[in-house]
Amino acid sequence: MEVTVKNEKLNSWIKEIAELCQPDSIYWCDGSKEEYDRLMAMMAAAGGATVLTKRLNSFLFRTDPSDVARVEDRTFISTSSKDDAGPTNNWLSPADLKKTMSGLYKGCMKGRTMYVIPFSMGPIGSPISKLGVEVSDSPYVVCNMHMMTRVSSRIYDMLSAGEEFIPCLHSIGAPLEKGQKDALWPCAPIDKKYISHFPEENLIWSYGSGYGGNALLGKKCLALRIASAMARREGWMAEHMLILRLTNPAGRQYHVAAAFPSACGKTNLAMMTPTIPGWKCECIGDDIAWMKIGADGRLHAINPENGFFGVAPGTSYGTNPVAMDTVRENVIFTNCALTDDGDVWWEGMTDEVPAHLIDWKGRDWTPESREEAAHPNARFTARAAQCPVICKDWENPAGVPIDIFIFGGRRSGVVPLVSEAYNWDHGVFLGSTAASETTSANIGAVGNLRRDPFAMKPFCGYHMGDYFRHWLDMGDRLGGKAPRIFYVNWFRKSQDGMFLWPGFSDNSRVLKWMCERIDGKVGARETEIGLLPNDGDLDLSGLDVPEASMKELMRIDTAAWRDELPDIERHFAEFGNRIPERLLQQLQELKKRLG
Ligand code: GTP
Ligand code: SPV
Ligand code: MN
Repeated sequence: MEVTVKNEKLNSWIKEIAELCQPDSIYWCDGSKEEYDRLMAMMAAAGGATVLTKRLNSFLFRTDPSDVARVEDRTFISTSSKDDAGPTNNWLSPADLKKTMSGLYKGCMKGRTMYVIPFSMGPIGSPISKLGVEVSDSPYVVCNMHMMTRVSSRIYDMLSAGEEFIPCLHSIGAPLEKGQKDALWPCAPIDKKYISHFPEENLIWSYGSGYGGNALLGKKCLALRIASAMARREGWMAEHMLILRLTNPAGRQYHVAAAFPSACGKTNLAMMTPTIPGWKCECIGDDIAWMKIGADGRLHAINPENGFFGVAPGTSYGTNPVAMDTVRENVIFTNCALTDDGDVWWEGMTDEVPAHLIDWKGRDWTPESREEAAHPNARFTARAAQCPVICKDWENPAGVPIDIFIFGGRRSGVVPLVSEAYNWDHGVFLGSTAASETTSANIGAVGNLRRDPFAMKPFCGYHMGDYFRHWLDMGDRLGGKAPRIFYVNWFRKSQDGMFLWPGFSDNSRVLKWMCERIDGKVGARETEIGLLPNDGDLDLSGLDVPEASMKELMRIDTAAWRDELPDIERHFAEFGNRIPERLLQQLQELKKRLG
């Protein structure tokens, strides 16, 4: 497409990138279906994409085995002062990082097309949306961006009219020499991968990976890392949160925003089908929330994304029928297994395991095979509009007013099913000390317990101590209109390693209790760690969980909590004098309560 955009910043940036990366050609994307179909057909012809004959307009990609998840160790927040990135981020000075990366970018697009992808996070033209332009040499990235963001030639007109944009440079880091055969999933080795952010100039540079959050730069890089830094400067919030609307049998609506670490249940909760009669759940977003204080003094949330990049394994008609219906057609699958009749499969999708598959590495697979057929971080990409329970207000630029915040994580022990914070400061304390067992959403060891404050450890674009302070400041501004804060753990296990709580649809029972707390319909008992449901208040009707399991789910192991204290102290000490005094006070109060 020939495009003339009258935006000096854009044109000089594109020119500079083209000179540095030396692509064979430049292609300006328009976001059309024709463009998507053409690129997909090209990738299918080249062998990188497999057409799924059993699923309408759907494709399977297999990545290089080294490029299967985000790379937190290779992710950088590059501020002029190291201290401003804080202890939870990797840091290199902007000068050093740009020097190293410019060396890598030199000639990196040889033999390839450089795609210019104009996109909007949030509905196009809405006052809360942010524009970005991603330059990438990956057609897979272009097609995913079509679904995950709003890609449109209308954005060129807005840029010509002088609107601001966030430049996002991406290369898979695999130049092609003349006559060289391309890999099915070209990428750079791990020590050459860089996911870099320059929050002081709203700039993103990504090199070497084609996967998910490493490459779809509107998502974690822009909508969380850069946006969180902007949000702090401008007095709003960018959070790793799902957004949902619950409606009770009387028709009262509640809006919930929940922060769980990667692969810890956001997509599933956001699309949940309540098991309690008369309650309805609608999805607004499954991963990111941008929130601003509205004219009514309440906190209003929008989902800046346009689609879902969801974890496939574990998704089934039993656990998440809405997600299954969302991915019936027009889907990009990554690192799932391929069935003999041209469909995808993953662990947990069906009770019956297929007798033969092609696994995510492209090899024959049978139930006797020792490795999983799908990678544990295999994902689907689908448009939000395809979700059968997408809320009619999901694109409303005014957002939805949040009533309830939930924090949580994956804890096989210690943390009870649900508790409520005593007040805002205590809620911020709960968020700031949140811990979770690591998952395959990041390259690295799985199952290690780590502090992941507000599920933002990998996504906060500035000093985490300042981020805690920002949460306290927002609470001060919201006052009596602040959402109430809860903490959940769907993942507590029995001694023999089984989940004690059925989870998924039955999480609606826990949400119902929260709504009844908001409405003052139920009390709660004060414990060392927060407010817990009184006996009989959690609606367990029709649920078959043994009484002993319920007891264990709600048990407060004071000895185990006391054992957590030194770790919380160490965690807070990392932030030096940037840890707010009010959180240290919360820690003292917890200590006192635990005796
Ligand atoms: P990201 O996309 O990485 O941010 O993940 P997410 O937080 O959206 O996680 P998701 O909902 O995709 O869930 C990840 C895994 O946890 C899947 O395998 C789910 O099946 C499983 N899971 C989600 N909710 C529950 C639950 O309530 N109980 C149990 N036992 N597993 C759950
Ligand atoms: C996560 O890891 O939290 C994700 C997937 O949502 S990715 O887009 O790869 O970051
Ligand atoms: Mn996520």
